[in-house]
Amino acid sequence: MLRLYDSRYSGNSWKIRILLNQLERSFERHTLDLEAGETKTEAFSRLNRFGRIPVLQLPDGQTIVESAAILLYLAEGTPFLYKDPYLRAQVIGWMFFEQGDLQRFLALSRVYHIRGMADKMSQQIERLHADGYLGLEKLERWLETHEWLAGDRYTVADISVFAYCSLAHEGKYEMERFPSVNAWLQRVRAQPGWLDMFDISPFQTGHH
Ligand SMILES: N[C@@H](CCC(=O)N[C@@H](CS)C(=O)NCC(=O)O)C(=O)O
Repeated sequence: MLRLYDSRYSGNSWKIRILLNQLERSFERHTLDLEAGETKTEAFSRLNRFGRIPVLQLPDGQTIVESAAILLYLAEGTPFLYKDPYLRAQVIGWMFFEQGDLQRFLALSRVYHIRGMADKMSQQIERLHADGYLGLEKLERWLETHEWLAGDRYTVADISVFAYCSLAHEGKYEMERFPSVNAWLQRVRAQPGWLDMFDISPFQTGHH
């Protein structure tokens, strides 16, 4: 069976659980406590050279790290990823954009706020917001005229970009500035099999 190493509050891990649920694939969930340093052990570094979650472990023991790589692996041969090389490149392009222009800026602001560090980190949060807003503005421009990120349907590009955009308000981003992003977030949430962050997938077993 597939095994997913994740954490309760991780948007990167949530992406994988949404797709596994939509694919109706069974998985064993191992939820780690990041604040307790559970990703920093010698044993965990053998699963992920970067010492981070999510990690997908295949039935033969091999692991895949990085949320985008895991999503692409799982989506292969399914309606969530195009076969056509051009459309496929559009999906991958959005996943690179998510990692380069959004993920860290949105995720770190959120982490500082939810861990009660916002006052101490206020200058860092200001810088993160400046960069994060640039990414969100680019996304807004695209979604003003497109229903989905790549091609004409929902794909792993949408799952990837969705996760931290939907959590950005927890990092005190003013998401009301982005009406087209908000409408798209709602379209993503309305997809069959979509799973909220704290929902337990019927396809999962194990620790959570
Ligand atoms: N680029 C990676 C980022 C993964 C990442 O930042 N994981 C965080 C949780 S969301 C983590 O494990 N943090 C613990 C640490 O860095 O020590 C991905 O998309 O999977």
